[in-house]
Amino acid sequence: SHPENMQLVDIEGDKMEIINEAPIDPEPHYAQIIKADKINPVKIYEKDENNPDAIWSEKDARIERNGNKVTVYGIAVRSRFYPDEIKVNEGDEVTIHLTNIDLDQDITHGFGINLYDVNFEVQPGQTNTIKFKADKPGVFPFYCTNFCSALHQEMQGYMLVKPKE
Ligand SMILES: [Cu+2]
Repeated sequence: SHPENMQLVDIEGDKMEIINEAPIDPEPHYAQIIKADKINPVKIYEKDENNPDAIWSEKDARIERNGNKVTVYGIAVRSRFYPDEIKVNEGDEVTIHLTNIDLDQDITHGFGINLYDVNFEVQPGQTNTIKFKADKPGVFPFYCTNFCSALHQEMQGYMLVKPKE
């Protein structure tokens, strides 16, 4: 008693019926059911050693200033950011390079600063970069925006933007 418009997917000879297809809030990807023995996910990701802005130890986490340009070399590792306090001056150009040093599966970290419209992901072993102008003075929490572990919600810090005189 299949409806006429029923869709079948062929997975190595097994026909499976699509019973629902919809994005899952709040993440913009689709869910599918598939037999577990058909998939072979990456268990341990490789470090992207080619990115010159990557750092692999919290000892190398740092903030460099050159005039009004501030560059953050940061690490995301469950369940912390290094550094977890970023002090800048209003008007600074801020560049954040963030390396996710977790290499095991499903440990994607995010980095969000709500009032700066900043939100990006970093996959295991990758480094991502964001640039913005610190044009609003104040104290701005940043936090991991991807569920990464039981302590995900503790993964946070603060950006302090000192007002101009
Ligand atoms: Cu995280």
